[in-house]
Amino acid sequence: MNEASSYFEKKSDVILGKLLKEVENQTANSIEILRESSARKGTAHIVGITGPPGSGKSTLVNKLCKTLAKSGIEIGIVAVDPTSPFTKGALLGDRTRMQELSGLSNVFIKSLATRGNLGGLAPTTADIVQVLDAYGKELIIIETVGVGQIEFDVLEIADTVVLVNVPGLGDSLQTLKAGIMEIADIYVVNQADRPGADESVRDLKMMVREKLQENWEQPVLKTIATNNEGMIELIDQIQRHKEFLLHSNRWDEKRKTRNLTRLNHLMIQSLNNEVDSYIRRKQGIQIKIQQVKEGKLDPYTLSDHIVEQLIKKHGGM
Ligand SMILES: Nc1nc2c(ncn2[C@@H]2O[C@H](COP(=O)(O)OP(=O)(O)OP(=O)(O)O)[C@@H](O)[C@H]2O)c(=O)[nH]1
Ligand SMILES: [Mg+2]
Repeated sequence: MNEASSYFEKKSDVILGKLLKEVENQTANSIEILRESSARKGTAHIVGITGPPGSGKSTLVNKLCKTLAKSGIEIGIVAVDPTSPFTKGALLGDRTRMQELSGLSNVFIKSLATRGNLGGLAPTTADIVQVLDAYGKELIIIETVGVGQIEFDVLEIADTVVLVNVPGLGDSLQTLKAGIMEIADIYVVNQADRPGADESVRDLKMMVREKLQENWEQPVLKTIATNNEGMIELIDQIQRHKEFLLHSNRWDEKRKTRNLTRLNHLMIQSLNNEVDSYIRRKQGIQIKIQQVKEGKLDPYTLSDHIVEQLIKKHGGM
């Protein structure tokens, strides 16, 4: 479709905003927009910023981007918000913390609502990132919702995951040990102006050494986002991780995995829709479903029957 393609040529923030809105709302146009964006291979480095609520993720993203933007690179920020798009609250909070960026022509901010999705991301985050990438953004930063648990979803989408913590890890260290070692590429102890920062850095470094990742020793950094301290070091480490991914071929592997994941999601979605519409249209099926519900018919037989009918409908295998 040429229309969608021409939108991508325009390079205007207003048009980008409209494309993203369509994708976020999963409108009928969104498929064309996504098809077009998937054909345009982007080159963006995708960075996920995750960590517990209130650790300073938004403040950090704000300061980080302010510094990065000076080099003139095109930056896209995806700020995932726990609230619905209709209630403000946290959205406003993020806006104030990121308002220093609003005047910068090479920084584009997209706020997304989780709409009840668990795992720290909004359901359309991957699609939004794909469009930003196709639109020529060179760096895309995703701030996940601080849900207070490990946010695995960001792993599928991001090349580099930065975990932002605060001093005094205490008990949460065990949780970290159990899961997050596998996910974070860079550790940040933010709010290092508060007591206990050096201890937290020491504990994290010890943990990293215990569970060394292949060829990449995760750096542990101290930052004070509110004072802009430690931003240059963090930028350096993000860049160093990108180079590590490129040289070790993981950059390409991650993209290939994402392509496959996308295909799988799409197929499952289509099949679900097919099954739903079949069940709605086909006479007599509702009675059988009711029988399964009441334990009078086994679900295996009915499921096999429905799938067989669907395959027949599409001309067999
Ligand atoms: N003392 C101190 N306060 C900080 C620092 N960084 C952020 N803050 C404050 O911590 C509070 C939370 O910061 P946010 O940036 O909103 O944290 P967040 O992780 O984005 O929070 P959620 O998105 O709600 O999970 C704010 O009041 C910040 O001003 C820091 O380095 N030191
Ligand atoms: Mg935030």
